[in-house]
Amino acid sequence: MSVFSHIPTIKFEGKGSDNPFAFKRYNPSEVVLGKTMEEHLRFAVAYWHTYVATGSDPFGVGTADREWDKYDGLDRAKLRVEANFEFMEKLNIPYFCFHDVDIAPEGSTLAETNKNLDVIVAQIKDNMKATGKKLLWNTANMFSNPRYVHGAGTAVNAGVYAYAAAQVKKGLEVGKELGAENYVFWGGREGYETLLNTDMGFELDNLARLYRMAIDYANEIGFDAQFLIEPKPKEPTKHQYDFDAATTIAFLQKYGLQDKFKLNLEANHATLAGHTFEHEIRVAAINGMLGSLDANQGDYLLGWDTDEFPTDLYATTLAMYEVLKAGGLGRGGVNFDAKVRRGSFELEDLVYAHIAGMDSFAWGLKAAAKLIEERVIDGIIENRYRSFKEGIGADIVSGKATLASLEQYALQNSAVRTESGRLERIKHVLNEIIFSV
Ligand code: XUL
Ligand code: CO
Repeated sequence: MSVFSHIPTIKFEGKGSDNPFAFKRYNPSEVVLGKTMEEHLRFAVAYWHTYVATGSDPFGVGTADREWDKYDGLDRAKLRVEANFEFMEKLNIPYFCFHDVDIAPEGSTLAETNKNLDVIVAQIKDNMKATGKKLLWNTANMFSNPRYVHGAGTAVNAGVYAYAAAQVKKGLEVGKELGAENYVFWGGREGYETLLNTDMGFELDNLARLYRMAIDYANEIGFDAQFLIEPKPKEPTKHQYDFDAATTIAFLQKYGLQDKFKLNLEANHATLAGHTFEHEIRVAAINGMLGSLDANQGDYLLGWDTDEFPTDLYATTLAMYEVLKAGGLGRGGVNFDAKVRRGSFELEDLVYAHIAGMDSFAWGLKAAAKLIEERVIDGIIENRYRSFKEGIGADIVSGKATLASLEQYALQNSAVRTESGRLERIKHVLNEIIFSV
């Protein structure tokens, strides 16, 4: 059954086009800094927001008009698979991502759930073969079911921990079966509400144990995906253990797992942590841990994870600048972990939302490439730190300097000349570049 039959195939028409069903900036075959846009961006559809979300909120039921919601159980799951591949074809999106519970209904036992998964995974595999579409990453949802009320890998109950481990095991098997490029751990309820009933050290040790078991099992079955951890500071728990990139890297280093994982960074999680998206990408990059991106945006007037489609060109430009400077996304991609607003309940809103997100990232990519080609930021940085290139500065960098030699220098050169950071001029140049590409 076709779900998107009334939607035309979305093609690149360029800047002047007023066709709402066309890309204005995303031209998959256009080469930017030696690679096509398609190779740079590696877009992915998020199964949960696109096919599972209904638009419900704490004040009202779902509003979304979706063909598959006329069915339930495995029938609904099967129609979602067909819809997913049709949607990816229409929008020329090469990848998709899912949680286990997004693709198949949970049964009343673990065995039944796994059986449902097997049915849908076989259908997905057939569709992947027929269309050439690929799985960017899969993950286990270890936060929705009431059993995970006190965590999964950081559960207070060993039986719950075992169930979570079983879900991860199945997730790795599914990832291998479908040739996933990455496997994601987002710490859904891995955090706490109060230290009054929480053994933080013990919970973190257990989480590291689960990650080690996952690595061992992936090796055992020959699943060679890149492992990713997705930081988030709060929501659903008051304090999530994987607070931000820096906290997650410190955790991985403490447990000797830093070479086994990279990070999946999400824009709205960055802003919840009080950071910009580009900050999180830079922290990962300078530690060799940039893995993949969850693309969305928050609302600066709201304090929660609104997961809006990314349309802020400053944010996409600065994010893509970090990605390009880090050498690209490798096996990662740009996954739209974003949902249409409750008021955007028609099926074509899903199409418009993805076009907006893809065009915004393509625009950001082109602006970032121009920033690099014109050495706008490189030039500023080089000039700003130039005193470390020679003399006493070069001695500091090479390790030759001591406190005594620096004191000697300072005594003879106490009138240091500082220079302007030129922030306003830089922002003006950035505006000009963004609106010139
Ligand atoms: C939640 C979130 C998740 C992860 C995957 O905020 O971002 O959807 O991306 O579990
Ligand atoms: Co996410």
